[in-house]
Amino acid sequence: MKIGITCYPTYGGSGVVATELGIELAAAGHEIHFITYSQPFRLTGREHGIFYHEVPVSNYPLFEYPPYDLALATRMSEVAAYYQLDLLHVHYAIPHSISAYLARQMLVERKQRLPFVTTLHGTDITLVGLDHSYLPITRFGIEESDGVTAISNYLREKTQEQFHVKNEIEVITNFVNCDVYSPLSNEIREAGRSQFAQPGEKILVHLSNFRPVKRAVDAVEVFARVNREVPSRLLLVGDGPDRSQSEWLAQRYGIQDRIHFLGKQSSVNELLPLADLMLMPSEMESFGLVALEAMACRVPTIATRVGGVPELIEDGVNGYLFPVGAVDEMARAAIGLLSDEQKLEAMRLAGRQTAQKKFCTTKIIPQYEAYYKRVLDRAAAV
Ligand code: GMT
Repeated sequence: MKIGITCYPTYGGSGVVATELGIELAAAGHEIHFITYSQPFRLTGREHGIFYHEVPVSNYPLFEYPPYDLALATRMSEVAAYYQLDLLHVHYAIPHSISAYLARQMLVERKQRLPFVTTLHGTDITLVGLDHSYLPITRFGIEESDGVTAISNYLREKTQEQFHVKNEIEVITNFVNCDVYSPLSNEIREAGRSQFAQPGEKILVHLSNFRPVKRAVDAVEVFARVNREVPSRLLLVGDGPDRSQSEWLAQRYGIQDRIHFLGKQSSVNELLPLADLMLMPSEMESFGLVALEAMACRVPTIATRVGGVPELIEDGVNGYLFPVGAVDEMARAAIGLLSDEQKLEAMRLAGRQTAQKKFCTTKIIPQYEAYYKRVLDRAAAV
């Protein structure tokens, strides 16, 4: 198949999923065309079977707000016509599904059919889509899609409940390549850990875009408590609005030397397996991709019981779940786990098994391929 993919190409889980999906589909023999405003950050630009088309947005002084969605629709229709795309797959409803709708309409005149699939990732429904000014157009974009998928059962139910959309929503969960995200040999792991921690110290990690919904500051709160009992370090990976508050809190607790602010990193698969524990104290996660990536690397997660997270983390088996903001309880669980090698090892193994059995690319990519086929068959029958 020839598939166009649009996503937010900078840092964020939906862009990661879209890019990894493109990479996996290309490896399976499909021709993939990314249509975005900059090259998705996990692409090198040299992958076989993957083409990148930049969306130029003109900055004419009259436009106080450059019309990106229109520029995107134009580029989508051009790429679809020039490269004879079979379908478009857009990640995140706003504004991508609307641009895809316009592109599809633009091609009618050329007698080219261009069905599009929208994948809902979370904040497009739970935050942005529920902002009243965006709700009607988000619902329109979803209802006009030729296929709609959601990354968890939670998100499907939330969308149906709050948007009352007419069309069916297929759940295709997020996934991880268990060969790329995998444990390291002892020798490599110890060498990597020595860059951040002294022998005998534990390593905790938090990875996010530091938006308020991720509660990165809670990760610092939890770490401050853990570090009092268990000599440890915290790797903070990513950047965003709450980074400075996290830095301020680290200073206030006097633990700034024990925290490594690593900023945005492209090869997180090399960092995650160095850790003993992941902290994901988010206010909301429709899935919680970073926890899955950590689990695949044999790193259990202490997370919040929100959104789709319980579909991934089984409390007490492959991680722990707590109410939002329960930093004392999270810290107690972390201390208990980091002080009990046997329990930690059991959770590490359980996490890797969950990733392999339920969320590996080998299981999920064929679900997308089958879904595309159904959408194409349906569109051809009209
Ligand atoms: O979490 C965000 O800040 C936004 C969003 C994104 O586009 O990165 O994340 C959502 O999509 C991820 C990938 O499918 C999910 O793993 C996240 O749980 C989801 N975030 C929320 O629902 C808050």
